[in-house]
Amino acid sequence: MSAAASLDELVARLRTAKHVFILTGAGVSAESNLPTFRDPGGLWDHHRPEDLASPDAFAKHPARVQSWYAHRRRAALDAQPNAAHHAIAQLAQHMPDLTLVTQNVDGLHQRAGSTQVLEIHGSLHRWHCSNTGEPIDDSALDAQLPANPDDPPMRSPSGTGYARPAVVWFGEGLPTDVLAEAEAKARTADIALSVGTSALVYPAAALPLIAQHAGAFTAEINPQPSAIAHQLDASITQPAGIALPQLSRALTG
Ligand code: BV8
Repeated sequence: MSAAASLDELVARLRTAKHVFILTGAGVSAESNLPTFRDPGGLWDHHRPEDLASPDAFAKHPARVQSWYAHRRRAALDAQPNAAHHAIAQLAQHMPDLTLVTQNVDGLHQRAGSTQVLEIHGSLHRWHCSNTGEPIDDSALDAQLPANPDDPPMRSPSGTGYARPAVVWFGEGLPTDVLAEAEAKARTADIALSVGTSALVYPAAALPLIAQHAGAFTAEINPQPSAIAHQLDASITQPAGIALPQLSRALTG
């Protein structure tokens, strides 16, 4: 089925849906010029995930991990939400119920006006002590986070640990309450949309399939088929910044 036909089918279904569930990944921020992880030129082109997003990497090279997240935090603050983020926020105004779950840690959905965003992999904008969990004030970060891997790592105010971002690293459990809510919402959705994710990372990638198993119509919006595309009911091979505004305009007039 062509992308246009899939989009038309999705609009028809959204018109009568009671609850739409949306899972987003790095692709939804690509049009905000924030690099994705696995596309050519993506964040991890030059690094392996385990070299940066894992407790071991942080223990071995705190300044390397801190400087990478400091760079990403600055880039996210300098970026603007794009048409995809805004379209999701607009859809939420017109759907009886919309659940937004994001793997992204950039905070752009919230800046586009989405509320109750389930950040299942945490946020770049919350940092705490790696030892005590004590929150670290945002104002301290710009001055003290290392700009380069060879700079001294930023210690926490207590001094007993290092400053770490409140993101979920590989091998770390997702926030149990957030994941439980995401799974419960997936089970009650009429439609589940997977937008801008390669669907390689679990348990996030399982969410659209949990929705499908509970009876939802499932679709993805992604220029490239994700790892679960073949299991979904429809695939819209367009950038999110094109497809989502079309969806939103068709539904909101
Ligand atoms: C855990 C951190 C257990 C923050 C990230 C089965 C079940 C459970 C776990 C596993 C399992 N199998 C393996 C595991 C382990 C592991 C895992 O999934 N490994 C993978 C690689 C096989 N999972 C874990 O470790 C998870 N933890 O299970 O713990 C546990 C339980 C209790 C106690 C202890 C332990 C933790 C996973 C979280 C890892 N953290 N991020 C950060 O640095 O950002 S993951 C990272 O990759 C991102 O956060 C994101 O969530 C994830 C996926 O990336 P995407 O967002 O999809 O981005 P990607 O670049 O891959 O793709 C972009 C897509 O966009 C592409 O498809 C592209 O085509 C598309 N695109 C591009 N432009 C556009 C576009 N689409 C639309 N429009 C465009 N314009």
